[in-house]
Amino acid sequence: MNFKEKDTTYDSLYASFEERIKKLQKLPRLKEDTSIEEVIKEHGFSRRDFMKWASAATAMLALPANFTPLMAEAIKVADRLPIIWLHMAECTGCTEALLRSANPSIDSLIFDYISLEYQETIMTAVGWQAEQNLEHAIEKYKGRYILMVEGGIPAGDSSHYLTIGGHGKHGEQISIDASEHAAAIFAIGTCSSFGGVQAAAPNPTNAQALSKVVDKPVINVPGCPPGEKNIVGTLMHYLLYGTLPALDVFNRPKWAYRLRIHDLCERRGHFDAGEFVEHFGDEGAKDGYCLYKVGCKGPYTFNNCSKQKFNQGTSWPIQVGFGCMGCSEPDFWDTMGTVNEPLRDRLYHTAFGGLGADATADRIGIGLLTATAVGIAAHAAIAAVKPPKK
Ligand code: FSX
Ligand code: SF4
Ligand code: F3S
Repeated sequence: MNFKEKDTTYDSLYASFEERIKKLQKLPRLKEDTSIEEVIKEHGFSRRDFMKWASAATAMLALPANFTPLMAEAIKVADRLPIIWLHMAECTGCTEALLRSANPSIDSLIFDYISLEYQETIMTAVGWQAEQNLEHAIEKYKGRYILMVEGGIPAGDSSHYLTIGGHGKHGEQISIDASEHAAAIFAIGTCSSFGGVQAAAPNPTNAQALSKVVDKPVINVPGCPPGEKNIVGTLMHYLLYGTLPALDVFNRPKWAYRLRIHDLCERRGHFDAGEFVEHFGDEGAKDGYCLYKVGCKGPYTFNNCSKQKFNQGTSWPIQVGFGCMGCSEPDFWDTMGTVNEPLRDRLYHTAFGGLGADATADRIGIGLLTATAVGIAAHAAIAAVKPPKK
């Protein structure tokens, strides 16, 4: 593709985003009393901060910088899209990660601003009233609402493990009913995307991924919990495009989950140089060496944690000195081995079988993957012969 063609593509994309925003502007506002500018101003953010957020969100979705004003416009109309957020079997970490912070980021404030028509953690209604609210929201916004589901879903004969409320409905049925009239469905977190901790062997409640329970397309936004930017980015993508994003083989948006933790890791230079933390607290740990030998699963995990970070963008697991546990991969509790030990037996399988990888990323990085596998295998062999000092 030459530059001229590229410009034309972006021109038509720009025009389609403008169209989409205009269409959304015509929908009734669900929050008459406030604007996103007011919400962020109340929390001490300036217009400049807002535009910086819009510019970062534009880059995150791999759009050119001149799309920034459109991103800022898109977020203003986010209050036209009602959201129904269901809790299934989980720890509420996804909600907590997004909403419960003493110093909320612009991303979390967006969740104050959008219309969370039903969200069990933050709504005041309880009991019968809560159940009624859900039914009303589904009825009132038929075909328009975004369904976000957090948590794995006990299914089939075991669905009674998640019996909720006075109607005694099971989580499985609630998810099926709510998905029927949803305009888009996002599985928020690894539990909803892949089953998560409650689906770990022996999975006594037969917990399943949302996509196994409903018969509509589900966009998976895994991570235990997922980064707030991946949740907000998925919403922004839907606002602008009105369609599903490009997805990998596990239905994760490629803009967020295209690369491995290992590809984007700030300790990667140490890995390549063979400089490893042998045990927590040693000299290597103080020098920020690679955490592979103390169990980092970054080579097998696809996510953008090092770029987007957590806790208002301050840090991420490897930055604080603990290896990646592989939390955005399917069945990571069962397949990623012991937390603080490397995955010695699965090294070649990863490189050649594409564990956790989408085919395109594999093909592009085949040279790198192969070299990395050899590197990991060599270090793992050393680790096997010479166990780390206790
Ligand atoms: Fe918890 Fe969400 Fe993990 Fe699961 O996050 S942080 S157990 S992904 O569903 O609440
Ligand atoms: Fe980073 Fe882990 Fe890869 Fe080491 S093994 S470079 S700590 S992702
Ligand atoms: Fe999860 Fe690994 Fe990121 S454990 S939070 S994918 S660094």
